[in-house]
Amino acid sequence: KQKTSVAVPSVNCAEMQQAIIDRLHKGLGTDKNKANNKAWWNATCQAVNELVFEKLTQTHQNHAEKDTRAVNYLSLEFLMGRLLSNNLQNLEVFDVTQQALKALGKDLYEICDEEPDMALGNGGLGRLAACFIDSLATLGYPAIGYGIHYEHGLFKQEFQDGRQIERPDTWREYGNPWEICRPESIQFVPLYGYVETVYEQGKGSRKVWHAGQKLKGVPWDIPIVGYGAKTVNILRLWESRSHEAFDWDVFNAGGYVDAQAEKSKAETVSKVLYPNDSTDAGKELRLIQQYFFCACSVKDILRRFKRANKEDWSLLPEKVAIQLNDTHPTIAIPELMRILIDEEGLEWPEAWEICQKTFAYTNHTLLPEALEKWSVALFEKVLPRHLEIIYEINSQFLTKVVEKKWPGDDAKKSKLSVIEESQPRMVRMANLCVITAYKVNGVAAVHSELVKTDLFPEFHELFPTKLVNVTNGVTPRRWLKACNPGLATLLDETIGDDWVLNLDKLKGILPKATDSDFQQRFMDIKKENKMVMAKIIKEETDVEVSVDAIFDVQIKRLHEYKRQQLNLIHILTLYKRLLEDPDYDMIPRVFLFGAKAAPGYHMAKEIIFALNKIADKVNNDVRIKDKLKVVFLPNYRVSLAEKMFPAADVSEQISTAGLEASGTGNMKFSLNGALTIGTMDGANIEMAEEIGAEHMFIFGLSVEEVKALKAEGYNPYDYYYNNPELKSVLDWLDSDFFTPSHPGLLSDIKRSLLDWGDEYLCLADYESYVNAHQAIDTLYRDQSAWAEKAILNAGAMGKFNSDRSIEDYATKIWNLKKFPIT
Ligand code: 26W
Repeated sequence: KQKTSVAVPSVNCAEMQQAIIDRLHKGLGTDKNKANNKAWWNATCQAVNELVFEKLTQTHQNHAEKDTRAVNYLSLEFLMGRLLSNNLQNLEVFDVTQQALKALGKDLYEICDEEPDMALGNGGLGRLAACFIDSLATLGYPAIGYGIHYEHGLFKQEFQDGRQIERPDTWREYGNPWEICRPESIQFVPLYGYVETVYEQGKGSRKVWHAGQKLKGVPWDIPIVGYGAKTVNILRLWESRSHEAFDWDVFNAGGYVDAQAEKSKAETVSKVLYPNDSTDAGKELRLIQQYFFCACSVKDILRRFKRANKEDWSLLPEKVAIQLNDTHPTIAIPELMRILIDEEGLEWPEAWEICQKTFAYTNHTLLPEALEKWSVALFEKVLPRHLEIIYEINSQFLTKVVEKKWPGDDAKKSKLSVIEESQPRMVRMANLCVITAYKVNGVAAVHSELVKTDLFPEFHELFPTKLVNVTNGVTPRRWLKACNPGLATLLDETIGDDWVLNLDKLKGILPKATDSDFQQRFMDIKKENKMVMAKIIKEETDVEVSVDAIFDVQIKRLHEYKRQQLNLIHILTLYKRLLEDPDYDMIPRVFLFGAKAAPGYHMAKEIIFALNKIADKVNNDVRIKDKLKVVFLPNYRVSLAEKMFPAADVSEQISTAGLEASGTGNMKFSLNGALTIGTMDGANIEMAEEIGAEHMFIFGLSVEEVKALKAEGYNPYDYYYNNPELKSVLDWLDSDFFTPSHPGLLSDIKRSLLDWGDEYLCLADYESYVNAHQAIDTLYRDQSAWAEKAILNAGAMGKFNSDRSIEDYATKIWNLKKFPIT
């Protein structure tokens, strides 16, 4: 076995045992006889912290001393999941800790399972931010993640009679051992009020914002341990509190109760993560959340800058890069302008130049309903000074840039304006981002092309070098080494263990794809992982599944464009075939789902309900002899995902072409040896380039074909009447077969696919999808051929590593240098 490890364990087994026992005693006031697993978990985390904090201080001192350029990653979401096993891996003390706990009579995996997921994000965008901060630390880049310290992360999902019920997530109810409160770095954030123009003799005028309310922002730091643990960066999350000085005024006026009410109002700002993934709710509290964390973060960045550079503001773009994770933190742009002009006294042109050199923006979606807009009236009420600044940015842009390029073209101006002249008038955040940012990136090649051609074509004409691509990636530490120890060990033995830091090394297994011993070991590992999954399925849903069946998995947010409903009608197709011919020849299939629906998204909730009702029927139908099982696991989350990716045979990536910006689950599946059934969309396209499309099950319309079909006028009824099997499964939804004595409960799904126009072209892709599934069945019958393709898939995933994404950002966008910690 080649050993190319990056660092020797900083503790031995005896020391780790002692540290954990110590923390039980001195940190938690208990002992090994009284402690429950939660206490063991807590003590282990504290023992790990002793290793982490030292390196955190070291990193911080190094960065501060040298005043290094750093990237500040602003994101409303960081979907971190659990940290213990990840930190143990990255510190390279996982094995030592496992031994230490074993000697104390404890199982590390059980202890890790005690940790609540840190679910401060909805889905793709939030998880990407988490992978990126892991890669930034691993590669040794100076970086800070900034976000919100939500009291409640993404809701917990339960099913009642097959319907989704949302319950609050209480991840922090009993404290969080990973976070450090930093009261010395609190910030204050103004809101509401009015703007006064103050005229000063000989100096002209200046603007003073008299805020009506002030919030206090308290930072909580989570150490982010890079693999090999040389750099430990931080994720800084802001918690909102009431500003005592403000409360005291009310209190002194005799309003004790009012003061308390004011306090709880202030605390609502960081109370809960908005559960919408892709539809803009347009709520006042959400705008305040965005401003609250941007204002705290910008002040924090400027405080650090000033300490090192006094007031030489022209140096700011050299020292600071600010990356906006989608438009959610856009308000940081007018906030930086406001501080530079109103508080630091810079002139507009200088402040604007600094802003333009500081911000870059990542676009994560083309869906029109996701593009954030705020009503001008709301802006005026909450952030009156920012609205003025936005107006000024916009007016200069329209007169100096647009007018110059397209003189007299009012249509162009109204399309590109930050202000939409609708009823009511709206502020378009994406336009503000594109106008300001020095780089705008999409998240996969096809997506970035569509950003240029379809979303922002005029901006692309105006700024031909601004729009670029950075294809997403995932961290191989969490999504292979930690979640699939069996496969990780096989890789270590086959190609050496440095694939963890250089995922291109995975290519080394390609020659083994046809080696029958290697195939056998690869498939044995898959089977082990499926057994673990089968146990979870039994515990969670009481459904028994066979590990000899194909595990066919779709895990992602529930959204019509992701087309879980297409998967559903394929399942009905198989079920119908089995009922019509009990000897219908198919390899047994287990269809696994995990997905949360936005609480206000009716159709998404209907699809969950339908899948649960279909599952009830299918799983209890003895006629089909266990050839089909359908399982919808409740409460899909990072820690569950870590068990599902390694256990999957088939990965469902079936979005309508042109709509999934990238996808990142697609990469995790393939990395863990699943084969993809997918459309030519998002990163699937680049995966096909790397793997070879012949080793995937590609189906359906391409982006161009989707456009052409929509242009000529798509009519789903054409497909319904021309395909009797399709017609019969859709008609089945109108019956009471799945909802006994309640016919029509599933009819909305049929209606959406026919009467409401099938916006996402499920029926157009149906036949091709069914055929692709047939090909899966055929291939699986030849286990050696299947294993070969699975190995070719995993071996081709080198590119889809978040370390590569971060290197792309560092060179193409941030101009950021690594900083070795000494
Ligand atoms: C304003 C409501 C809202 C909330 C979240 C609008 C949009 C979003 C996100 C942009 C949705 C999202 O997570 N997008 C996903 O980002 C991933 C990371 O780049 C991509 O892999 C997914 O394809 C994309 O859907």
